[in-house]
Amino acid sequence: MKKTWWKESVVYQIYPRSYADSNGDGIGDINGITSKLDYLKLLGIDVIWLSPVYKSPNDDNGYDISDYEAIMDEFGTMEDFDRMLSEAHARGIKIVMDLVVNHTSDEHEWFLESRSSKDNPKRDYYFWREGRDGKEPNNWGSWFSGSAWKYDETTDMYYLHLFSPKQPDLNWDNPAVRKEVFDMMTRWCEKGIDGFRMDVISLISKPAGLPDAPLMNELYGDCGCTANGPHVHEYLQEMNEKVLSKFDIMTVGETACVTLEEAKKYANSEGTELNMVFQFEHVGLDGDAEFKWSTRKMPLVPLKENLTKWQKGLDEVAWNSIFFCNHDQPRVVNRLGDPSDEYREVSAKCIATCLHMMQGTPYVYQGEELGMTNYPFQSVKDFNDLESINAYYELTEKMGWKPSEIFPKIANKSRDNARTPMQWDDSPNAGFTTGKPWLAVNPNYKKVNAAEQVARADSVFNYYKKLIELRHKYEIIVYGHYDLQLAEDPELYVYTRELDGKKLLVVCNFSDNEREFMPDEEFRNGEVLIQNYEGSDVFDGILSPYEAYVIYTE
Ligand code: TEU
Ligand code: CA
Repeated sequence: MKKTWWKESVVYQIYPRSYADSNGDGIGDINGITSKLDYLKLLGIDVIWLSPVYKSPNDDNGYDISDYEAIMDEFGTMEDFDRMLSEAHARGIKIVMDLVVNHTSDEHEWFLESRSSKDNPKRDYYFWREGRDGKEPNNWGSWFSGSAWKYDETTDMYYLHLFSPKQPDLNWDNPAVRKEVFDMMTRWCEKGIDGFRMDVISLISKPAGLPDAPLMNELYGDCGCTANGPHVHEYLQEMNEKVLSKFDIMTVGETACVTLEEAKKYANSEGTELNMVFQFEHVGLDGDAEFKWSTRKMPLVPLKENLTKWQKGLDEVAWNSIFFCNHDQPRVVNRLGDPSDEYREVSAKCIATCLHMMQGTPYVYQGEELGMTNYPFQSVKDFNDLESINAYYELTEKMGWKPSEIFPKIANKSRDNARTPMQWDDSPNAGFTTGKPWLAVNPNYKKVNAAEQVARADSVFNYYKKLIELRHKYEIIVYGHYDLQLAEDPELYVYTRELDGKKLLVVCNFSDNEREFMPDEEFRNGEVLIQNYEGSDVFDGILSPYEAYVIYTE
């Protein structure tokens, strides 16, 4: 397997709005991030993935971009950005930018022109269609509820928006659009950034003729019909040839609805498209039958089956990115661990062990390294995220769900759970801001915060730090082949890694039960690399609640 820096890196995702506020307006900003680079250096991460910092009206918190080459006013200036980049580089930390080019903001200059008349030169930068019998051109639904089409009076036509109406989809079939995007990417690379995380890049190639989707349901989005479309690989190969291959950067595609077979193309080891992709099958396992909203826990047997499929399926032929958390996902301690005082820390460490010993590039989402938890939302008024708000009204008003039934499900899975401010210390607003935070701080910040955890040797923070150190030290953690044991056990996740005769055994008890488990003979003389019950005898045959450990043998 070819060795590269991005396979050996650990990535840390920052959602700038919620990270650190430097000027007291309640909104995290670039200077705030710069002030926390030493914290990240201490944690030991190699790369920052920065959620969008570009100019945006913030309908979807920066995922609706009105100028790809300017910084959002609330986040600072281009000078602030340049300083952050050079301060990060001075510490050996790389910065990967979010690239949101499936759509722009409806306030982007291209769209303003496109919408202005049918014969505007930029008309075909987007998808404009006549209505069908006075209604939407087809049956596609938006990922954020309702139709994916919006009627525009200016020219009496509809435009396509797979996300919010303020996020019109770019027409990638138009070579002029591709050139604009590739040129813009080149300018960022020339500035010295270290790569791109590509937002919903699997959706950029729409099926010819935009036909009705057979299994359409307005609540689902339109996975089936616009993901992995007819020209997506061709366009990414073109992007690779014209931009990516010219720079030493890393790329990760956010490939909604990707299958294993498709991922082998997107992230192929020949390097003709992207370095790696995010797949979402495993984080969909705690959804309900009809949609993602639910109060279910993540079921362990299907989780093991799924992650094993990806671990083994991409070995040697492509590369995995491994994650449980990002700005769209609720906090993993609530999904897979136990947020109670008794088990929060030990279960957070168990989850981290399980993920960070796998093959692929791991991603840590801000606050995950502290074991941050979901927010106790009380009403729809507590939400900021348009996805949660739209879903609540659509499900109650149009679909007839009782608020008391649907609210807990939405609260449990809301993206806002990940977006509450970073908990830095036990001062007011968790040290995130001296002003009024744009989204409420989780009330548990006096107990759960970075200052306390950095100082305490057995904290979740120091456990993540150790996991990252181990990955940097042991090639087997990066490159070793994975094998699952005890596939049917509903509580234990046990797997091995193997590389050139060396072996790792990873044991995680995902339950609050005591369990019997004895490592195989071959590990008896091995070295315990890490464990979340410090000093416990891993060969006593007993696993405590949420106990996790890793044994190495050569
Ligand atoms: O997310 C798109 C995506 O794949 C959805 O599944 C997403 O998880 C959504 O939250 C559904 O629950 C990306 C970004 O990560 C997200 O923040 C943006 O809102 C979206 O694209 C549109 O740009
Ligand atoms: Ca600010």
